[in-house]
Amino acid sequence: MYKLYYSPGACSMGIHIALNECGQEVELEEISFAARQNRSAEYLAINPRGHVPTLVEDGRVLREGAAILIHVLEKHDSPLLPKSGPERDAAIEWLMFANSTLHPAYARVFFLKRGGVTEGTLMDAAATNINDLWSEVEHRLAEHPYICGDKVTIADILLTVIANWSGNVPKPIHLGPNTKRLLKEISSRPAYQKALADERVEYKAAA
Ligand SMILES: N[C@@H](CCC(=O)N[C@@H](CS)C(=O)NCC(=O)O)C(=O)O
Repeated sequence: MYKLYYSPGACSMGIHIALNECGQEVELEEISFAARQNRSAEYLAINPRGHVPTLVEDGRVLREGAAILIHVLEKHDSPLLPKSGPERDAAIEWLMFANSTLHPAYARVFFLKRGGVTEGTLMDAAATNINDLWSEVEHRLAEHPYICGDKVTIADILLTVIANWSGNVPKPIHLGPNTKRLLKEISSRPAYQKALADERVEYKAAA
């Protein structure tokens, strides 16, 4: 049995969707950032970084989103993470792009916003960085149906989760037509819709 510590619509939603895709039951424990529950002594004891996601599997604590996704998809033999060869390399590359490049680009904006910065060169540079990354995604999706090629992978799911944060950026974030096509398809998957309903999150980025 899995227990997922999550915040609605955050990167933890990628784990929630992956568990749904694998047909796994999950107990959800919401961590409110507004109430600073992620900084409570109780939560810091299981995740000293004060981040979601944290996944507890039969008493074992797993942290770091990409590591958790790889663990879950491998354990349940999911085609969202190809087994070997160039297909696996591409899936891991684009999973890391989403988790380690695109996610921190949004985190920079949210960090500035928390400090009251919504205008100025720092915010402009942070938003430009996000737009440049989505432009790279758009160019790839003009040539392939999915970010890794012909097959859907976990990277498409995490990109779709992160795209939905764009409305919280105080500058325009441009998602191209091919990107929106992907977001619409991926967010329509039953496993995705179930996670949105469970977390009470509306999907807005595909519009
Ligand atoms: N590298 C970490 C990043 C996790 C992360 O930054 N999560 C965000 C939510 S999307 C968070 O918990 N933010 C709370 C905070 O920074 O205070 C991972 O992949 O687990």
